[in-house]
Amino acid sequence: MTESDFLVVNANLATMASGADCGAIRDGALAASGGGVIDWVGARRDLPPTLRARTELDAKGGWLTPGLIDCHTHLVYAGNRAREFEQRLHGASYEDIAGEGGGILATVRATRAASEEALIGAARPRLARLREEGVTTVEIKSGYGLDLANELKMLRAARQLGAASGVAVQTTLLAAHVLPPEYSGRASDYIALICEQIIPAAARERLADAVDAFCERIAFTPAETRRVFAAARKAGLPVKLHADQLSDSGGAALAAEFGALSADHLEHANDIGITAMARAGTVAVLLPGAFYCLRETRLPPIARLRAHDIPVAIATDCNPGTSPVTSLLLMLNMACTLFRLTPEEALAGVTQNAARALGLADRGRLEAGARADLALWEVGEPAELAYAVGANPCIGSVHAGRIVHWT
Ligand code: DI6
Ligand code: FE
Repeated sequence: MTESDFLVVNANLATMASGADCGAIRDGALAASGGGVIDWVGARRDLPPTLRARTELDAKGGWLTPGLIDCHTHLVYAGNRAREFEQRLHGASYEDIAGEGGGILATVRATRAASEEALIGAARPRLARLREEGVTTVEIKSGYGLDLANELKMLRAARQLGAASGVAVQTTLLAAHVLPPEYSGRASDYIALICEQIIPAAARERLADAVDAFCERIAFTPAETRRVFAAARKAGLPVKLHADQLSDSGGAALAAEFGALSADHLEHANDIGITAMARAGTVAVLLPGAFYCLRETRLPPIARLRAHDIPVAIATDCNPGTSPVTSLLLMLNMACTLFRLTPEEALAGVTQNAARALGLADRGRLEAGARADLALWEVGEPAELAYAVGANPCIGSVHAGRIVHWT
């Protein structure tokens, strides 16, 4: 006899584990052990008679999906940039504002001035909003500290949020976000600081799970990004890249060259880059919130990503400048409405492909052996998750086998 901790019954399952139709199993069942791992998934009629569970959870005919994964956020920061929002409405561009010392640097000033506790306090409600929508794993980047102490402070705040919240947090070091003012005209020296001090310290203290960079006209060149990636490789950390968001900098190809887990944004990515991503197995992370907030008109190359079978993930990019977004469900809708993804592609983008963008092989699918990260939805079809705007049909969530809430 197998004794599981709980057995979910009366559920339809969107397992995301097989090709078509979200891997759907109607009238399914799922058993999980206290170790936080799924023991059994299938149709209820196939349940092994020997399987016993301590608790039975009634899903009330709802749909069970893997816990959602937000694989690209800048959720830890202080202050806000509502004033810049107004300036942009009056015609200023994101790049104009950055050129005047606002933009990312405005958030750097506020974040440097905040204590670790203050950063945690500011980020907690954002994380709670995501959790209420069935999110069980969130990636959080640094990048508003831009010196050793403040980058590590941000990463510590992110780690602490994970420990306290019922959401798994993956941290990414983004010291190469923008040039800090004290290094003005000395980009090479700042890159040396990142490579020789910040990356090694973050790796030594196990504060970073990956390294990211902003390769863009207003940030760092491909050559500078390459130095950062080489240092990450030396420290044993995987890389990701903010690539080709505002212009074609060859970011997609650069990410692929370093075997990046993901290349993110990609509106301006070129064909060479896309082919290279396919060869390297690099996930394309699309960020419709930033596209929307910046009123971008150039779409990411969806057809070419599909043609090359490149896995596509969707994320909030939660940040105070270009995507003050704390709803991953809204991103599903925007990915479909703005980028014309199918609802199924969008759901794969916040489950199995988002897991892959973080290098996490243990989640993003409902299958035996995977982490018991689950979300339960009061919907008639999985497509409703992408269809509705502003609704939150999440009626249950389980994180690593522990019930966060249930109907
Ligand atoms: N790309 C983004 O979307 C954010 N950072 C980046 O490299 C924007 C960050 C901000 O404006 O604060
Ligand atoms: Fe970003």
